[in-house]
Amino acid sequence: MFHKILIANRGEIALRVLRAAKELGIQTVAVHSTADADAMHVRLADESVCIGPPPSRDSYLNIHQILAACEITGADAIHPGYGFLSENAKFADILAAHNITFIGPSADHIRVMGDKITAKKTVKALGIPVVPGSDGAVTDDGDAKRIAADIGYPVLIKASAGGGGRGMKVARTEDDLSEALSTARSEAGAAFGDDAVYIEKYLEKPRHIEVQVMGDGAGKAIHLGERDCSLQRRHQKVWEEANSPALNVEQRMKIGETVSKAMADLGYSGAGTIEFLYENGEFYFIEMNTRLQVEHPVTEAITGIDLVHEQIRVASGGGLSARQEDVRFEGHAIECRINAEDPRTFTPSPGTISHFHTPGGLGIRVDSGVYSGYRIPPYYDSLIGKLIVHGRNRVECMMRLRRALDEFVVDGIKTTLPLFQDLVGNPDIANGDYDIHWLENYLAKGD
Ligand code: MV4
Repeated sequence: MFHKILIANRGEIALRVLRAAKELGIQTVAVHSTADADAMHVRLADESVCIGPPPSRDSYLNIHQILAACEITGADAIHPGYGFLSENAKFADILAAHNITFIGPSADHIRVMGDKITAKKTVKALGIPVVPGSDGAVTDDGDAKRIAADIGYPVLIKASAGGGGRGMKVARTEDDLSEALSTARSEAGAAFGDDAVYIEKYLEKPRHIEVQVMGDGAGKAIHLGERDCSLQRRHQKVWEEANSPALNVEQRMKIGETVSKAMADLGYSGAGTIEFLYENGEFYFIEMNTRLQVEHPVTEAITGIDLVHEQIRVASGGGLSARQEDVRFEGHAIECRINAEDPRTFTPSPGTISHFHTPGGLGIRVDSGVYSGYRIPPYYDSLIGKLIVHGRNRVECMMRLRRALDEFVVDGIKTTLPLFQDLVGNPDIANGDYDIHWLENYLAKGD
């Protein structure tokens, strides 16, 4: 087992990782920018190192500074959290060269899944269903026309170096295709320095359903069910739940087994998420994330498995603590992402939290790094906490969520809590009847 873990992140996820390390009896090192000297994860860590000024590129993305912090403190492993360096294959390579364990998958697997064309080819060969489309990059207008005619319009042009919704163009008819292709290619070249694009059938009203996996890196992998993350705004998830209201047990086990078998065959190590669009009873792979995700607590709530413990165990060579037959999916969980933003305009609202009171009671979890008197710096994302609610079924979970939201107090700044008050009372949400466009349509209506 590791002696000391350096947490190369900030905010609620730094605290989340710190808690897991402490429980396993591992020493912790927090790194922070000058803007985060007062952060909770810095206070709770055994040691802390300031790694630079506020801009992320000078601190949380500064590999040299993070390596120096490892050297100074004698940390033998780094947990990258999510965002920042968590999916940076070069960072994983550099750590390996310095005999520091990257708590995450191999650099090669990060690289494969970071290139969306390679990712799609790889998972397709492993038996995962993908969206119909081009077999690889498309450069030629004639090829594009043949492929689009074959799969049928509308089609979507995606950047291979994109992901998360960046660099996509819809072509509704053949007349739109040539322009969509050249625009997508030049935007991808400018944004990512890689102009490779590919074509997919455009799915009009899917849900976003993702499957959580954990691999041991030695040919074993388990799945931990799915999360429904269809409620998004501008490709930012707002509300996530497990299980998906759209799936039954047979569908859950079938897609789970397909994914865990594929990841076992790949020799995948650590936590991963396979993202699908789900429409008319069919799953279509879109991307794989090779990191712990923001919304992992809903999976922890229904399985009782601590995903960060598992990540640390696997990275230290201890293997997975559970076999597939040990994994049970109990009840229902919902996560609300609480952002320091205006709940109508979503304009960031940094500043001092004058009063912070979190809800409690059975089935309630709040992951947050803020506290009464804390000043939210303006340099980073606006996530200030996550409310995760568990119930024996979805109805109980929704009742408990409504009660928990009533107890939650965040004074001094604007937050998205009022949005969740609205959502929890909405009939479509109560019925689980929503797709990836539901939230933006709802917000556009302004009711
Ligand atoms: C799609 C799609 C429809 N058809 N691919 C957006 C983020 C990126 N991960 C993939 N995305 C999409 N890919 C095909 N073939 C629609 C989206 C999409 C979306 C997906 C998940 C959640 C929210 C979304 C909002 C707009 C578009």
